[in-house]
Amino acid sequence: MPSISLFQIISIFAPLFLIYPLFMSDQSNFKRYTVTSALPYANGPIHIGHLAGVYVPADIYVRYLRSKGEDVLFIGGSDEHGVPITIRARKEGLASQQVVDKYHEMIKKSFEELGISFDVYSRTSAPIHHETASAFFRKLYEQGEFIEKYSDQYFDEEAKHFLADRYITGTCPKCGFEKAYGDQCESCGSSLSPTELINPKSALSGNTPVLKETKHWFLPLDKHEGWLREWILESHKDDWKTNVYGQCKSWLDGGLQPRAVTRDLDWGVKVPVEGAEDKVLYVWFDAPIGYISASREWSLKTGKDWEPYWKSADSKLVHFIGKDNIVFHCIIFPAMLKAEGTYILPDNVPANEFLNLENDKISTSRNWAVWLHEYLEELPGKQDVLRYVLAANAPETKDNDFTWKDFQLKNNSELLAIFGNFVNRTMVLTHKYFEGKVPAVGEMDDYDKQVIAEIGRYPGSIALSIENYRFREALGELMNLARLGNKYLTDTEPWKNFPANPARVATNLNIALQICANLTVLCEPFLPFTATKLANMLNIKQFKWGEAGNANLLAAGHLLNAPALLFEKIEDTVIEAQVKKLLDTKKANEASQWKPMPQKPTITFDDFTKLDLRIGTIVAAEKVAKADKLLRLTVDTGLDSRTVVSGIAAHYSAEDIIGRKVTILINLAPRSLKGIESQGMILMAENSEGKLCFVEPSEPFGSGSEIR
Ligand code: B3M
Ligand code: ZN
Repeated sequence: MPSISLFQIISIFAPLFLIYPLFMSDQSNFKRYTVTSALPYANGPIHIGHLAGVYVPADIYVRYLRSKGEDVLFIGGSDEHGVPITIRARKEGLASQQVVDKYHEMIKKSFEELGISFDVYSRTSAPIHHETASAFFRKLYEQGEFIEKYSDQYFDEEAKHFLADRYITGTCPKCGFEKAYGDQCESCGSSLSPTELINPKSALSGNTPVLKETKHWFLPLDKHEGWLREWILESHKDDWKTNVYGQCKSWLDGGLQPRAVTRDLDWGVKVPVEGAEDKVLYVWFDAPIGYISASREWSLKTGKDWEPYWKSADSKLVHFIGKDNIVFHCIIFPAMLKAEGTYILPDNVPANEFLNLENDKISTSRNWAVWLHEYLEELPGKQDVLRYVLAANAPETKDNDFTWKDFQLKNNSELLAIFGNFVNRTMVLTHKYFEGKVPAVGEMDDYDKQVIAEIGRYPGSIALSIENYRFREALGELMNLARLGNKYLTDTEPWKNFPANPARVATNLNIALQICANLTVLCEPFLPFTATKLANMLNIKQFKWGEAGNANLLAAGHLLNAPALLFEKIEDTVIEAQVKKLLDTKKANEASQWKPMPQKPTITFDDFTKLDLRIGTIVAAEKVAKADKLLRLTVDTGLDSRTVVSGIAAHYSAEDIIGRKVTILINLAPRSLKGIESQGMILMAENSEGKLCFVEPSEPFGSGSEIR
């Protein structure tokens, strides 16, 4: 029988071995990681929606990679250009620079306090960014990558300024709302173009703008459609999230159009071309270049070369963003990078959906948000609780909801009851029975062996979820390890066994402590503050990811520090205070939305004179039985003393209103309310909150005075 040599086998399968790496999404193919997180506009503080959508997942990802020993550059920074900034400046009565200075500092500080571990947090108003963005534009310009186009745009003749879409308001052609913006109607949600508005007005002067010709530079996205289709729709069919893939596909299927990358605005990166003196780069052209500028800034600070992170094929570029930024990161920025010619493209763009707050869309303008800087102040020391709740609720596949009740529940019955409780029991028992020293393992039974085998599974399963951007699942697995520990203690009952079988207890507590040590490593990406506390308690340095997954992290005899609580119970009062804050916001919003009732149809003078209105005085008042809203009043009308039933019990209590002067309609036909005949009507004014008050004479006029 002819035998086949190993050499022959290899040569038959060699072609397969060669293409194999192309199909693998093996992380180890990459030498370094460039991880960006959307640059927040410096026009307001950071809220939980930003965190759950972008920064918490990104931070989990990079902390995990660092723990694995990977070379990572984690980039953040403030987006300080564009109309969102200039509009805010007008609102606050500040210069644009003052606005971005204020919010940049605030955002940067609150990220730091939450433990978002950027390697660099830069800003797009920095000179290095202006220089980088300008050079990038210039290079594309010189390579002939733009087309120049003239178009008509609204111009404010008094302010001598072209108007960005947001600076034009008018009546929505779709729903008739009078304060629609040039790009969108916030009443009916339609997207608009400024020329569609009826009665357009400039927000700068209030005047009617005129159409005037202007020149802009466009990136011809249509020219890039071919390779974009192949790159996204074919190469990334299986590894990009379905929401991201779906949005890209619908953009591509709709056909790409040239897109203007310059604007007539005086705030931004100047367009570095002759004849463009009053123009700046479109904010969505300059902002993503901000990632590159930030990398250069990092390079200057650390002396490390930034270029391999952006230009080497063995670097993995990942953009963490929210769903409203998908087209910019998956189509426009890649087209810019490709046109430039020396950059790599993102390997993945794990965009999240939105987080809602108490069943309502988070909104900066309505102040409907949990603001990070306020959270840090009002719930000090609870960074990990927020990180945990936001990661557990991350809107990975659909919009999700944050509620304060759920926040409390996740703290009290997960972090505290499972994770904290397990660690605490283990620590306290070890101190009680073994003077705080790790006891040596003795003989192991099947259950011990099974638990140790289970421990071995976790680093891999958590890693797999993280590498596939499934952070909720990863966090769930982490908690399963804590659950495993909890169950192990409950099942083995060291507190019962110690007197009769201290050797068994030694083994049980050794294993429980090994689980604690594993938790220290594996929880670090999610709960970095807890990881530090736990490492201190266990008196260990932080291990690397690759060291976890076994029961040998702590040597027998190793001395532990004193137990300390990892999590505290969150009381109802704390939650109630936060809920009240939101209710107050809701009330304030309703009041600011309030409009007086429109005028009623005209009546004749004769109609009016039919009403007999008088000043009256309340002489007696009592609650009407079985009617929450009604008071039975006795009113001196000057002519008589009569009974009036009035629906004001929610606003006045009977004993407080005796002697009050009121306006009363005395010739209203009597009617029966709850079996009482009401002979007239007290006139009340109603405000924006639905509160009622009496209409009293401004001078002390007597009962019976006519009102006409
Ligand atoms: N500032 C939009 C946003 O905050 C924008 C992101 C820029 S990422 C380059 O949603
Ligand atoms: Zn509308």
